[in-house]
Amino acid sequence: GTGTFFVGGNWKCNGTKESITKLVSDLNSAKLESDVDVVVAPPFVYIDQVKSSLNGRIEIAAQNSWVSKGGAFTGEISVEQLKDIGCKWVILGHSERRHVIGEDNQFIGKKAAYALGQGLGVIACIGELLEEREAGKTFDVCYQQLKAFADAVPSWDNIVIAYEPVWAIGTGVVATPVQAQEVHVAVRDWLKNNVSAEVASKTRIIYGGSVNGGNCAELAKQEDIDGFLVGGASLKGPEFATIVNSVT
Ligand code: G2H
Repeated sequence: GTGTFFVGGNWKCNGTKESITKLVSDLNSAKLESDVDVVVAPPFVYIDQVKSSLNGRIEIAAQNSWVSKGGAFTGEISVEQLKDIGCKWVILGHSERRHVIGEDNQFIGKKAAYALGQGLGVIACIGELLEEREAGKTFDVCYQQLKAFADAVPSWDNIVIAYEPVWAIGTGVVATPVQAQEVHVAVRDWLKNNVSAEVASKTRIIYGGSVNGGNCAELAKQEDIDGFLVGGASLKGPEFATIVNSVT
């Protein structure tokens, strides 16, 4: 793998004060391998609660951020506010934001550039729909999404790429290690050919889509899988710890 193994827990739009109190307490008592970067992304309204109760081992990510400086943007959350409450990362381009909310490549690229410019790390998500995979367009779609990030961002220093095939998200249908590795290599080659050899060799490419305590070990063994972005299984502290500790 490349760099420090990176595992993110994307809690999505789940949880209550009570369930999150329990999850944080389970995370605080979990034994996590020391050589792994671990972040969790709670819903916005619980970030402050999580930040103040979670021990310092785990960093906080937001699940989205506004595309520019805050102001008259009803319902949005600014990068400045996220930094103010202690977020270090933001997930951008998640498939649910692309395909359910309708965010496009260009808008996501702008968000990434703004967040990076203000000092947040970006978990940049890419991935193809089932029909795109079936039409043989997996690489093309991923390359277009990567290009939108590359065209917008000033540097790749603070970016982790998350490859999340949409057909594997929340479906229980995980990509096989071979399927995931194949795209991760293609992503790394794209970086080499379109950004630089240095960025290709340093950028972590993590996998997301139905990762759980049972399938993480085989995936983690793949050469170009540098960590995970975990949804459903990150809502259970002990299982999330198993995934963190699948570092090889
Ligand atoms: C993919 C993933 C987390 P899940 O969206 O980003 O979710 O693990 O539930 O498929």
